[in-house]
Amino acid sequence: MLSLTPDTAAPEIVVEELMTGGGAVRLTGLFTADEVAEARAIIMRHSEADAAKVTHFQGAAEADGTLALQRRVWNLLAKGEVFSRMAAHSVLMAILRRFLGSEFIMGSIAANRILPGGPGQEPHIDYPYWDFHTPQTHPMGLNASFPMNAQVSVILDPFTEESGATAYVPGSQKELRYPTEDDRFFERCARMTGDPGDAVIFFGAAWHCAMPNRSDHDRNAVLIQYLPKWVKPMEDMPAALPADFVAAASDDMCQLLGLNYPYPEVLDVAEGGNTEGRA
Ligand SMILES: O=C(O)CCC(=O)C(=O)O
Ligand SMILES: [Fe+2]
Repeated sequence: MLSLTPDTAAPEIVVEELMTGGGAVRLTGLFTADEVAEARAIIMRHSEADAAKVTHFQGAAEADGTLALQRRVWNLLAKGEVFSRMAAHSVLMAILRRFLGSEFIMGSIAANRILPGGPGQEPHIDYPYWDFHTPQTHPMGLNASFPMNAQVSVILDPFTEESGATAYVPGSQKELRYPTEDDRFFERCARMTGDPGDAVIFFGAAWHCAMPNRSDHDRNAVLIQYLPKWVKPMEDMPAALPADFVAAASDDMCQLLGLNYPYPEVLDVAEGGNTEGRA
């Protein structure tokens, strides 16, 4: 995997690798040890109880009774200011503006904690392609010639092969397809390894999945989904956040929450006058 630092992560280089290279780039040392410790403590606290939350690509774990060893913490923006800092980091914003368009939005921010002994996932691709196992529900001809997703994993515990670092097949993002058994995913995969404070950015059309945690420590990451401005986001974040969070949101955060792009809108009651067109 291409590995860059905040200083060398020029947007042109990163987006080229996401589209035509391996599909994933490691950004080392993006967050401080204090930020990592703060984020990790909040996630551990909120996932102490194994109260079942909605999760994805875990059909096998649900069937064999290990689902409680993989825990999600949703609505992170409401749980600590550190998560807003992570989502709107200037290095990520610059890369994402180039990759998804300058007015891109955030579709989800959640933690994935895999406890020791916890399960991996089914190899998959991410929202809005995540149900591409039924491609006929999407427009004809939809392909990966332009991106409708970028994923950022902020690594909060050592991501090693043993601890379940995300697996992916380099280059698989170029042909938009949900992986099948015949793709021999587990024989071909590389791993998104990294240290706490690193982030991995990848094009979610690349086949990937969380892997089982065979280490003796928890494996925590913050998973952030970014989308072009016109893709319906996965989470209704403004609805889940306190009104004062939304009222105090920075310009970048308003953009990430989709508040700068008002559609759908009840145009029948909108202020009269022309609102679109070059002139
Ligand atoms: O936690 C991971 O390693 C990846 C999770 C993932 O790909 C997902 O939930 O869509
Ligand atoms: Fe995924």
